[in-house]
Amino acid sequence: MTELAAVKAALKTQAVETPSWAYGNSGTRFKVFAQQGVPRTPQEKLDDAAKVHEFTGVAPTVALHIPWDKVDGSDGYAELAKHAGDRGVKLGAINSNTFQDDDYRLGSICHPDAAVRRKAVDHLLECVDIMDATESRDLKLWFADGTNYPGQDDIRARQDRLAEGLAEVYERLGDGQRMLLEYKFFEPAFYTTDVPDWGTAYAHCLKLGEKAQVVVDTGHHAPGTNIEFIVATLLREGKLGGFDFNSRFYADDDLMVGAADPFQLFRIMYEVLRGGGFSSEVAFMLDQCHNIEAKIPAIIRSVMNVQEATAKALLVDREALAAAQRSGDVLAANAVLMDAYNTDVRPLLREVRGEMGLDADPVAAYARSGWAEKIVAERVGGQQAGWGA
Ligand code: LRH
Ligand code: MN
Ligand code: MN
Repeated sequence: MTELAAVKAALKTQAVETPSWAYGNSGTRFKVFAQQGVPRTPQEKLDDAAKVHEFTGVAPTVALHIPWDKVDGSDGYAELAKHAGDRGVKLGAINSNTFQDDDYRLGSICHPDAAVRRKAVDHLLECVDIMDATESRDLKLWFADGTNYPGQDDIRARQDRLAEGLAEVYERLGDGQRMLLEYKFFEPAFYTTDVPDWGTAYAHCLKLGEKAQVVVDTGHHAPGTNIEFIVATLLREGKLGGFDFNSRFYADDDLMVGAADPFQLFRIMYEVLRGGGFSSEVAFMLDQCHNIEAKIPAIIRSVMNVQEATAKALLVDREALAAAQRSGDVLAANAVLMDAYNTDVRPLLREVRGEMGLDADPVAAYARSGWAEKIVAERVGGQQAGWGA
């Protein structure tokens, strides 16, 4: 295979998971702007996700968030999985939610009261039951747990409770199932957060075992954090389970990936490739909200942004880079990286799409498809994604 053929082959096998909640109405704590035609049910979210896959060819799975995507009936989730399959997509990670219940004012699995911890762990176990029904591999855990004031609770005891709760859920995981632990440096807690950084997540995952992996949400770091270093380190340790991709200008903005800092996304994707992480072991998920822009085109654009960063990372001349690094030629090494980053990969991606039998321009093809008009006409009273619900 020529080098270019290998780059194209890699791009064709890329898989970006889209989140069910990105299709629903969302907003900030100030205002949720309702859009016309948004899904009213989990099934309709999957219908929209299937469109993203249809036009991009690289978004074959959809993450669910429980209870935002709760369905009734003993076969409800298996039926949901079938609904997805009938439309050419599959269900992906199951995201737990232990942050929107009044009982969780002081935390969920780190709460000082054992009864509240029990409730939180039971929810996580229920999520694993759902994974069994949907045949999902990954349970994605994010905890809003933390404290607002020094002295409010015992920092160490909260870590013990966290370890205990995680261990119970870990034991429940079946063969081929994984637990992905997400960290976030602050918000909603402002003094301490119980899983604030990759080190804390890594320490818990290491103790739990190989089915426990860290997930890097690109929006969950302090300004200036070198995320690609974290990625390189976690990959070296075999502990990078996946990404929640989005862009941040300030904090957890949840904007389109690659919008705020495409160069950072390229650097991250380069470390992923460098560390052999461009495999099914690392889940590439979006975790975004489209508060003011049209949702489906924004998700298509986001998938394309990931593809562009990946294509540029694949174009890095690794041999030339290694040679420059070996000889200590700082400027030459930097130039190799920048040459790849500054390449306009859009023609290459148009070619790749053509070879995949897709329209070269997924956003335009979606606009022409009439889907946006159809859902506005048919769906009345769209549902909120969950935020601010
Ligand atoms: C928390 C988070 C986490 C949630 C999602 C909706 O900020 O990133 O992944 O599950 O947002
Ligand atoms: Mn996230
Ligand atoms: Mn977040």
